[in-house]
Amino acid sequence: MSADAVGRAADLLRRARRVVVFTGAGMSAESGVPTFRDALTGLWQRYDAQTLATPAAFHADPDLVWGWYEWRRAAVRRARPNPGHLAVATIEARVPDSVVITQNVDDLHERAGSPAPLHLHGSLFAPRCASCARSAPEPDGPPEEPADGRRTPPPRCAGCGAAVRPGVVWFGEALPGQALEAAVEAAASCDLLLTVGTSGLVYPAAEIPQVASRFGAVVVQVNPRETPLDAVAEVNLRGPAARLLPALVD
Ligand code: BV8
Ligand code: ZN
Repeated sequence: MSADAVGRAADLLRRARRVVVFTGAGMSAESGVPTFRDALTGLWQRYDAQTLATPAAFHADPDLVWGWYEWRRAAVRRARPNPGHLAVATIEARVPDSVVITQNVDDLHERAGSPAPLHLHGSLFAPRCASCARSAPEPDGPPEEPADGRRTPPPRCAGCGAAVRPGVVWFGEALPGQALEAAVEAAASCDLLLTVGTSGLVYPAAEIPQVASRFGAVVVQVNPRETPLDAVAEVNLRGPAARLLPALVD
């Protein structure tokens, strides 16, 4: 990837008045948080994420699914925001009209200083009752999870006694209406959308960069690999977020 592509993207970003940063699991990869597709090792290596991240899987085997999310939550607790997350927070500080939209369920954008990222797929840190939806406290203490993970029975709801579930959006579940509406609104009215570290395969979130492009925004992509979003990206920066994003804000 050429230095002038980075220069061109930095120049577009400097001139943009309304910026959306749209992130996926690749944003947190260099913090040591496995991407969604890589988060299946140890006890879960024989599963497919798309079958494990479903209400049916949780219903069939709550200890296996809750254990997976506890193992991922422990990985996030051990992780630190990387220079890419810090660069996103710098963009937000410089561009008053900027919005971060993330598909990630970690809290690394927040810990890097992003004030209010829109979480389209929920969060590892917002468990709730699977029955009455009452929010449940995050299990106390940084979870010490064995490297290969373990089956862990979910806590019970203090209100109705039903099982507590992770506060994430599973396949087949609707995205949080308010977050999705705000995300579409931001994408339709921005003049630059920076898409970082997403495979662009999961809907309706993957629509966001397409909405921005349809409404005339310039789309810049940061990803070491090709994705379907190459089709809408005016500038494609083929490389890792933690190196390229700081180069855009230097
Ligand atoms: C729904 C939370 C209906 C859980 C996740 C059309 C329209 C609507 C829905 C559908 C549709 N077609 C199909 C569907 C169904 C489905 C879907 O999209 N299926 C896909 C597989 C075809 N969608 C749904 O089910 C959605 N719900 O539509 O409900 C409905 C409507 C009304 C009422 C009731 C029901 C819900 C989808 C949300 C699922 N939950 N996450 C959890 O985390 O466990 S999705 C999960 O996968 C992640 O959150 C992420 O969003 C998504 C994809 O992962 P990525 O973030 O892209 O990460 P990935 O691992 O894929 O790739 C990493 C990328 O980073 C790669 O490109 C890699 O090259 C790059 N990278 C690696 N290192 C770096 C890097 N980039 C930069 N720097 C690096 N260092
Ligand atoms: Zn309950």
